[in-house]
Amino acid sequence: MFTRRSLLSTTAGGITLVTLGSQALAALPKLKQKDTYKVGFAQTESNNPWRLAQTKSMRDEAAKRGWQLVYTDAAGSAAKQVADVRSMIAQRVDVILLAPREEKPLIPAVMEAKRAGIPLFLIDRNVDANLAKAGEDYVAFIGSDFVKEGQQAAEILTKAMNGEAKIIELQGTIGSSPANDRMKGFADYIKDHPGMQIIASQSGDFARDKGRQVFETLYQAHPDATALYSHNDEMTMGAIAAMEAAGKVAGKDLIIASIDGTKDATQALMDGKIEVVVECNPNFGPKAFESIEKYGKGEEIPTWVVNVDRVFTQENAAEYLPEAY
Ligand code: GYE
Repeated sequence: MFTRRSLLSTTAGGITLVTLGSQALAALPKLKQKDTYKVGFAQTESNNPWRLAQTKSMRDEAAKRGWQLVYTDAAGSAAKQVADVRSMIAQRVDVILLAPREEKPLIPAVMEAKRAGIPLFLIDRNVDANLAKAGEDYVAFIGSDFVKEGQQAAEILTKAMNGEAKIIELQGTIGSSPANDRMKGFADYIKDHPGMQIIASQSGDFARDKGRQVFETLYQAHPDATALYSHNDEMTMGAIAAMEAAGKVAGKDLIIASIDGTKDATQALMDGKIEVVVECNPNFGPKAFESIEKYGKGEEIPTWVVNVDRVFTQENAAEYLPEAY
């Protein structure tokens, strides 16, 4: 009858009755203020430079502050990642940073941390907003606006192609928030540009070799493709390898829009092989630990701590290169 968030208030004869629903909303776990914390970081995988840079950023920040970091690597398995979070709960970490591989399968981990009274932050990827809510079930999502990243990639690609392109899309991990939202942002933008057509779209799981294989298959089936939109740089580098193996020139035969900002992709941008790389910065350590510190002090944390992304083009790539990972 009542939703778990329902609060019924009725006024009768000047008396206000407040009734809580049968499953009254449990409060978001608090964090005691301490000098050092034991922080769990549940990483999703470690098979690419973006993930390695992210983990390094967490380790560096923990070391700088003298906080303990309990690190796990789910090796690309959502089921293992749920188990990793459970083991952090069993070890009674103070707080959990979770980079959820996919939007739905990590919901139990989020809810179990809440039930155990351990505050949890989502790092870099989100979970399904219908199943768990920031500020209620977990403290906050710290990460980029993936829809905007997709829109920016689309906008620059549309300009470069003069509004005419047959596009192959390499999607990220199926069911992950960056894949869902990067797909949406791009599609939303090109809707108003009828000459921009996605002729094939498939997941390369955010991985270089998978991206190479999937691109090779899609390009064989669609040799008329003139552009590539890839949800991350690793898949882009795989696709460029496949293009070159097929005797094609990246940046001429196919114009490429990518996302992240790895060293290899930045170099490819400088070499004219890629048209644009929309940034998705993996250096979460400072922001994540600062958010924990503030939360411990009882400060209000926005439900979305937004990472602001830059856009790298052939003009500014050289300037960015020293920062790339
Ligand atoms: O773009 C990709 C990584 O979740 C935002 O995951 C992150 C994405 C990033 O593997 O390269």
